[in-house]
This record gives sequence, structure tokens and C-alpha cells, in this order.
Amino acid sequence: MADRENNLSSSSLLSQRLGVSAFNSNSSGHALALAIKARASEIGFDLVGIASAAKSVYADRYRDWLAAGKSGTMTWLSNRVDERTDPGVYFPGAASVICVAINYHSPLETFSREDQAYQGRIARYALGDDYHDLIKTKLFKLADWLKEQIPTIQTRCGVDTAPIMERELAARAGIGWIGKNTCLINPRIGSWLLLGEILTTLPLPVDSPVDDHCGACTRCIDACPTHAITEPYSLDATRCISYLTIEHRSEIPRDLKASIGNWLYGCDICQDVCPHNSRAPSAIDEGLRPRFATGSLDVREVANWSDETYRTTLRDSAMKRVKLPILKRNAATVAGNHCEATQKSKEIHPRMHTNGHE
Ligand code: B12
Ligand code: SF4
Ligand code: SF4
Repeated sequence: MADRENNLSSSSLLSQRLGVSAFNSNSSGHALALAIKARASEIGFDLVGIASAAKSVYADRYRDWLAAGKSGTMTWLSNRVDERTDPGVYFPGAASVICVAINYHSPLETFSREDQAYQGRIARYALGDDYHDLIKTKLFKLADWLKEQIPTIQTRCGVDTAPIMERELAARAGIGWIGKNTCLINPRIGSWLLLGEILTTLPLPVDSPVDDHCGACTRCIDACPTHAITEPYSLDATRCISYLTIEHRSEIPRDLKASIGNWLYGCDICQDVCPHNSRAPSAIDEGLRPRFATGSLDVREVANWSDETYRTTLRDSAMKRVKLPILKRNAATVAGNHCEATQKSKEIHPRMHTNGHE
């Protein structure tokens, strides 16, 4: 309570600047929220919304998901569950969460027919600079600005690694809805979005969630090559190519190898097919533009990379989440899948040829 009083009295600084008498009145709270959003946009976020720091309403669902073994070897997801499902436990005193999103979509060049065979695809989010650093820098800027206005408040910034459920918070903040592929989708921009947040002790007026626009569509479920979306809004991570190529550090299960196709790092299929991504705008932030124009690398080259090539090619890239041996494992999977496909087509081709002459 004392904290809240402090927040309210010191907030008069900003409310004076905003030309409103007391920040705890409805209109001044809204003016403050608008000022935060305007600053967030100046800093370079595409979307911003405000959510309450209340407990997750999907906590039981999350526990069931873990209990069903759907997190695989990501054992860190089972740690700090009380924090993950309640922002107030993770950050005591948290009253609001300022949720931000940044668009990372960029059109990719198509590869030539000759090059196509050994191209290992990289998920779009990992094509530019490491988004963790890029978003954190912007979040710190926004948090510092907010603390300049209201010095007594506390803030904590998070991007991906904090033990919080970022999609649920962003959905609560009205940034988008959670689609059947489990991604957060904004009705205007689509789902090529990376999320971040500032938890704060500052009470703020919250935004309203947006409606679910998935309707009767099942394109993502139908297109997933490993059947990882086991039912709408539910993902078995142990089958997801993103998990298999990034988080899973041992041998890739035999029955899933072929379905990985030509994905070297991550997977974008369930977002590529989503109709809400068909008119996705391009990323504003230069840092998120692809460093590999075709969004892919030649897996024969990756298989021969030295430590030095790995370090220089992937300097400041999110792809460094996997060490070189895992990247080489993935390169071998893609190359193996290509050879198998070629072998199969050789087996099929003569038969078709013979049939054609019978
Ligand atoms: C672990 C993890 C993964 C795992 C598991 C993914 C998953 N779907 O759970 C793996 C490695 C597979 C993965 C893959 C990807 N990830 Co990831 N991942 C995370 C991480 C670290 C935790 C997510 C988590 O807790 N998963 C467990 C599930 C059960 O929890 P959840 O997804 O939060 O789901 C809960 C809510 O959705 C809630 N809920 C809220 N509203 C609603 C509404 C309804 C109707 C329902 C039913 C449920 C529901 O219920 C669920 C259960 O509690 C988050 C960062 C974070 N701290 O949140 C990034 C994050 C989710 N990942 C992200 C990205 C970009 C990806 C990939 C696109 C990367 C890629 N291209 O390869 C893929 C997408 C795959 C997919 N279809 O989800 C972004 C998502 C951005 C977005 N637009 O949604 C995040 C938020 C990171 C970030 N800061 O931007 N990821
Ligand atoms: S990222 Fe790929 S493997 Fe994972 S759910 Fe989406 S389509 Fe399936
Ligand atoms: S592909 Fe269809 S069902 Fe899947 S997330 Fe997009 S709109 Fe929803």
C-alpha cells in the first residue's frame, strides 16, 4: 500500500507534464498509458499494450502440458512454475505489464534451382541480429524513461528467457490473439512478432484482449509435417521442428528425421501458411533484416565450418543458441533428407519411365 501511495504521489511529476491534475484519476492514468505507448513507438516497437500482472488463467493447462511430457528436454520450463504462472511471484509488487512486440518479417530471395537442393532453411526470427539484445536495449530505454518520469517505481524487463508466459500476457494486453498454432497473431500485422515486456509496480489502465480470428481454419494443423499441433491451441514441443533443431541436443528421433525436410534451424511452416500473414509488412528495424538473403545456408558448407567460420558468420546472431556440433547435426539431417529424396525419385523415375513406354 505504501508503495502504491509513493507511486501515486511521485507520479504527479508526469501528470503535471501531461497537464492533468492527479495521475490516479481515470483520465490521467489514460494519459500516462498513452504517453508510454507514444514513447514505445518512438523507440521502435511496432505494438504495445498494457496488461494487469494478475495470475495466469491457464496455469492448470500449463502444468498439464508439462506433466504430459510435452516440454521434452527443456527441463527449465518445469522450474519456477509458480513464477511462470504468476508475474507477482516472479516480481513482487508487480501491478502492470507493458507488453511490446516487434515485427521481424522480411521478404526473402528465392534460391536458384541448382542451389535449391542443399539449402538448409532458417526460421525468419533468427535471420537478423539476436533479438534478445535488440529488444532488451529498447526495453531498457523505455523503462529508464518511465523511471525518469516517476522515480519511485520499479521495473523489470524480459525477453524470452524470463520465467513468464509472454504470449498470454501479450494476448491479455490486446496485442493479438493466440492462434491454433499457439502463436500470437495481431489482426493487422500477423504473427511474425517477437515479444518483450516491462513488469512494473506502477498501476496502469489495462487494454482489452482482441477476438480470436482463427474461425474454422485449420491450415497450420494440416501443414505441420511432424503433426506437432496435436489439437487446436496445443503443441507437443517434442515433435516440433523448432524444438528438434534448436533445443533437442542429442540424436534426432528416427521417425521424425525425414519430416524435418530442409529445415536447418527452427521452422516457420505453421506461420507461412497462416492467412493472417499473407500481407505481413516488412520489419522496420534494420537489425532484424536477414543476413542471408535467401533465408538459408548451404548445408554442405555448414558441415565443413570451422569454429572460426561459425563464430564470424553467426556473430551477434540468435542462431548461436546452438553450438557448432548441433548445427552440423542439423546440416547432416537436411543433406540426408535431400539424398533420400533423390534416391527415392531415382527409384520412382525408371518405373515411371518404363510405364510410360509400355
Ligand atoms: C518454450 C518455447 C518454445 C518451445 C515450445 C513452444 C510452445 N508452443 O510452447 C519451442 C522450442 C517448440 C518453440 C518454438 C517456437 N517459438 Co518459442 N518460446 C518458448 C518460450 C521460451 C516459452 C513458451 C512456453 O512457456 N510454452 C509452453 C506453453 C504450454 O505455454 P504458452 O505457449 O505460453 O501457452 C500458454 C498460453 O498460450 C495460454 N493461453 C493464453 N491464451 C490462450 C488462449 C487459448 C484459446 C488457449 C487454449 C490457451 C491460451 O495457455 C498455454 C498453456 O498455459 C517463449 C517465451 C516465453 N517466456 O513465453 C518463446 C516464444 C513463445 N517463442 C517464440 C517464437 C518466435 C517461436 C517460433 C516461431 C520460432 C521458430 N520459428 O522456430 C516457434 C513457434 C512454434 C509454435 N508453433 O509455437 C515467440 C512467440 C512469438 C509469437 N508471435 O507468438 C516467444 C514468445 C519468444 C519471444 N519473446 O518472442 N518455442
Ligand atoms: S514450427 Fe513447424 S514443426 Fe513446429 S508446429 Fe509449426 S509447422 Fe509444426
Ligand atoms: S493457420 Fe488458420 S488456424 Fe492456424 S493460426 Fe492461422 S488462422 Fe489460426
